[in-house]
Amino acid sequence: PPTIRLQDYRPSDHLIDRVDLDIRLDPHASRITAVLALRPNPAGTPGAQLVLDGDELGLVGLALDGKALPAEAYAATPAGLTLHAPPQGPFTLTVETVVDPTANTKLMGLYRSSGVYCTQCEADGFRRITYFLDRPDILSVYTTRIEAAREEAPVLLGNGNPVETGDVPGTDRHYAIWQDPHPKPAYLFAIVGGRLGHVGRSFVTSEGREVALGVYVEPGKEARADYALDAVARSMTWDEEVFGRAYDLDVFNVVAVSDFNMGAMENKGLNIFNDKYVLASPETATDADYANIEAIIAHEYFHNWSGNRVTCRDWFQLCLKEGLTVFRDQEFSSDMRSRAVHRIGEVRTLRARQFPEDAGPLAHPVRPKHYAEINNFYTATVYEKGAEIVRMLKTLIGEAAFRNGMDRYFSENDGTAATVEDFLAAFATETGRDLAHFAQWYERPSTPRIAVSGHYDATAKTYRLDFRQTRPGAGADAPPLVIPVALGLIGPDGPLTATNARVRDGVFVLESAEDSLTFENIAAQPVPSLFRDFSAPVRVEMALSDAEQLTLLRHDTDAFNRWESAQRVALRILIEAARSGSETLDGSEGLAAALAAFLDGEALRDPAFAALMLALPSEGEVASEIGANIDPDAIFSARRRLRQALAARLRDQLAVLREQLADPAGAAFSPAAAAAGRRAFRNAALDLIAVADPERGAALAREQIATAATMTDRLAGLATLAQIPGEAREAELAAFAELYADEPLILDKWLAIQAAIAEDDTIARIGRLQRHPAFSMTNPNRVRSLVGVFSLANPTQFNRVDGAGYALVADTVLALDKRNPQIAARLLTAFGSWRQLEPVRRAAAEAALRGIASAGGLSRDVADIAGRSLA
Ligand code: B3K
Ligand code: ZN
Repeated sequence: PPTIRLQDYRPSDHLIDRVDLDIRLDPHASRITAVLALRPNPAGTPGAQLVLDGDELGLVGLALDGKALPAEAYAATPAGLTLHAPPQGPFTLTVETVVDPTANTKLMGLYRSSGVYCTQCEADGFRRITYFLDRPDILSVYTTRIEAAREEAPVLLGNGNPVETGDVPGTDRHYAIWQDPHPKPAYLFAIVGGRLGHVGRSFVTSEGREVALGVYVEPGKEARADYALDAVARSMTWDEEVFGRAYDLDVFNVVAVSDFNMGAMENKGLNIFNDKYVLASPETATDADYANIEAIIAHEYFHNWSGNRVTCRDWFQLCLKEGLTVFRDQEFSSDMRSRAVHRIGEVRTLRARQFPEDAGPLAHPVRPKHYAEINNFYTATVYEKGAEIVRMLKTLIGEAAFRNGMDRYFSENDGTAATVEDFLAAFATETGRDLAHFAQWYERPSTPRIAVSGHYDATAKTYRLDFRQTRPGAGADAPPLVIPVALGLIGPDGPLTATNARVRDGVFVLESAEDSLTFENIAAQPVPSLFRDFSAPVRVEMALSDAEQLTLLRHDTDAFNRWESAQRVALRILIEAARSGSETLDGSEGLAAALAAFLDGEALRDPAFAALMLALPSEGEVASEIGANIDPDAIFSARRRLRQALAARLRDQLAVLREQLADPAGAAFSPAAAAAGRRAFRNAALDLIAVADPERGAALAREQIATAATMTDRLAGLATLAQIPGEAREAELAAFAELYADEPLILDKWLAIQAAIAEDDTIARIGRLQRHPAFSMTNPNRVRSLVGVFSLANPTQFNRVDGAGYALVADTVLALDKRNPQIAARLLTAFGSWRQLEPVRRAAAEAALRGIASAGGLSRDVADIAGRSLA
């Protein structure tokens, strides 16, 4: 496939000012008439041909300024439409296409999901609806008429504001006309038509605009839409208060559909969601679901400014909207919930998904320089590392300058398609700082390593920190990055006042390859608390003893580093045990004692944080720290032994705390952070109790499954039981499936729990589940829950020495590629760390990858991932 390069960007030769669409929905032959108001782009090549994009399209009519075009004036294929000699001034092109939404299994363009018509256009799905200049720097004003059989699609939604509805005389059909006054790129276009229930409310913006908010769901599930509706209103208020951004249309609609390639989509005024991220009730959704719904509703809503009002010039700038919007949704969730707990969650996600990506063959800069298939670049690097860059910028320039810079960015670029340079320019102007060096964060792949050593001089009473930064694979002369290091010093009894002119507001900026920092008047050897609140997306290498780490756990004022210190001790123990394979776990008693003391003092006060303290680094994180010659079985067994050691020491204390943190009888359900935090702790405790004493754990889990008032508790009981082989597990799994036979989103969790069981029988179990009525290869959520979870959350079975895990995933990728290449390609990224495996598994994984790469008829999506993975 051809490679598209950032350096080759040039403006379009034509512009499209207005788009008038008439879409007649039909299950197999939906007819689209597009009237495009075109003109030559003054910034383009004069006299150029007009080349419109298409993808699997059939042209049924074409007219220029109302007159049919002779065949020699144009060339049409499913992949494009060329006008050889378009007019040199403004003209109108009328294009008619017919598409089959029922046959559209790629879920890009216009398709049907459980009978509901919907669209997905980002990144390049609009060209599957009509021929168009399908690129984000073509901004047009859209009017859309949608027509459908009233019986089939009583609800008709489009972008912008509703202007007219009516019947089509003499037929069973009706129509709605929507007008979007804000110029937008085609990727933000959307329509929905179907039989949908809805909940709504009104919202008055800070500018006095009354907005009708609506959330549309499968009829009968309206009660499960209330939380999402509330999250929309809270997002709107928050963006007004924190970023000064108000909503700009009379309606804002969210629609939940059950077949969707990703989480959700920010179409202007008409966000379309995977129903998993809309529907919630205490009986059906977990606390994690509630938190995800809140975050994703906010994320898509925030795009209205960061993405829609200011969009991207080209897809290389994807982080401009995604990284920024992730940062914004993270801040929102932190304000709605516990900031420290949320930050730890963000970092865990980054380490679980972005660090491995950055260390493997799919590594790319936050702003990639080239791509073959853009849909493969909606990655953890663009999203999560992109968000970390925005966060670092804020840390470097300070809160007030950051807010002013954001205001400037929005106002200077409103209504345009912008670049990363435009973003940084707003802050450079605002602060008078040169951000050219900082901008390198967007250009360089791989995770920086910061080696730090501390030197205490007892005579001079000084403490010196030496920093050295490197980037793996970057070569010794690679330019250093600008790295904000939030830090402090901790003495044996607590934080020290340590001053140095180069530390401002607790932040030292490391800009060169090596630097040092000396603190005066330090009475005794301190412990440095570095990268507080995870102030930069780096790996830190510093040889602190367990005792020093645990000093941080006890005394640091930075909640993130308190958590981090226990993680570091656990990581050290796990890495050593995994490498040596020895039965003893040197240091586990010290960690257990520190955790016991911590729980004693703080579990009741902040159970959510305490639950995180109990969570050991994942197998994946240990693997990513080891980095080479990885044996997933050794990591699993080290981790199981450490869990057993901690559980043996903490079990009685955990049992008591679990009782103390029980919900008071008759307490009403709350999805908010406090109640969710208590559930999180209770369930983390249950899990460890079951590790120490499987029989007791199984009994407690079964009791919890039977009596749970929330899906969180019921599922946690089932997840704990799933670790304990035996008849009780199988019986509860079967009963659960029966109880929720009509609840696909709940059965997704049931599939996921089983896919993650670290036992030899799991492959066979997955085979059985693939034939279960709850599973379907055509629904992305089902595939992700079963095969996706297996590939990402079951390292020992995915990486089986006999290659059966790789074969399972590879077979699924190939089977899926025929119908839905985006989902197939995403699944294939599970092989991303294959080169770091020990030789036997490495060979097996490589063979599976080569098998895919050499299969015939691959999609561009899968061919791209396979090719880059093997390169
Ligand atoms: N912008 C969409 C993602 C589109 C993915 C296209 N393959 C959702 C989001 O990140 O907000
Ligand atoms: Zn987004």
